[in-house]
Amino acid sequence: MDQQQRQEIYETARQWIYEAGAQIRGHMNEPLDIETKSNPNDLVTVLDKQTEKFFVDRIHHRYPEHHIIGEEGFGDTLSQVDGTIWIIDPIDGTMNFVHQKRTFAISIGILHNGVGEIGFIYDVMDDTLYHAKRGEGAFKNDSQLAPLDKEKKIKEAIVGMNHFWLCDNKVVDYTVMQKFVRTVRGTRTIGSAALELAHVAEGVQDAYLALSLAPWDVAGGIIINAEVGGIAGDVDGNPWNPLKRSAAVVANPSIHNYIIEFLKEGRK
Ligand code: 2AM
Ligand code: CA
Ligand code: CA
Ligand code: CA
Repeated sequence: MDQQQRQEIYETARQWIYEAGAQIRGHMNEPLDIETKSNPNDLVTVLDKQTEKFFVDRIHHRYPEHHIIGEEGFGDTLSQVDGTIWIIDPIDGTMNFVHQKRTFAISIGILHNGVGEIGFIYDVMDDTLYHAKRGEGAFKNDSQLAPLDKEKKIKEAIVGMNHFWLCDNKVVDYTVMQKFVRTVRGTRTIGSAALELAHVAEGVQDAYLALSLAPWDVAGGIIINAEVGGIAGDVDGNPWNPLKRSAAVVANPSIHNYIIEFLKEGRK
């Protein structure tokens, strides 16, 4: 993908994101028709589905040769990363959306032949757009984000994670995680993986750890983090795979390796 193509797709996607965000804000106080998915706390609403369909319809019309991976199933089932792929989470943080009416995001990552080209995370209620193009830096609205602090110490790090790390889980022994949370300065739970990644890129939080995420939870955020030096991969330090669900560690470059080594001690 050359710079001109990237710019054209970026501008189009950005316009669609603002449009979709306005639609969500306009309809969010109507009855939401809430359903559950994998478990009683895994929620989906009519607006998750409508928003994904909004993007899929527009992409099909304007870029018929592009592929789509979307959470709500309106996209394609892909087994390889050739060509241009839009990875879309129409509403990331659906539980926040339903219960709190804020702190949720539209998250989109656009890849070409497996390389992250364009990333967006749009905090819908805050009207804040995090965005990046490969090689051109990352931005929060109109302000460019600074490269991440290369001197960050783990003792001074704020880490995004949820309490499931401290309960019995399939990934890491929770007693090791209890030691980990006492090692860092503090922990935070936002409830939107995409916004956690945006905060890592912004440098207001130094890492984000998740036990199980899908490609659409992280695609936009990983592309944005790449522009400021944030490192993303699975808990074993392997690079991100855009076709696979996995645990995820996204962090400031000076503490990423420390975290991976720490988790190794309790890895199951
Ligand atoms: P979602 O709101 O798009 O489903 C919540 O802690 C964060 O984890 C959200 O970003 C949520 O995305 C994501 N998540 C990933 N898999 C999930 C699942 N099975 N159930 C609930 N949240 C999930
Ligand atoms: Ca969901
Ligand atoms: Ca999500
Ligand atoms: Ca979602």
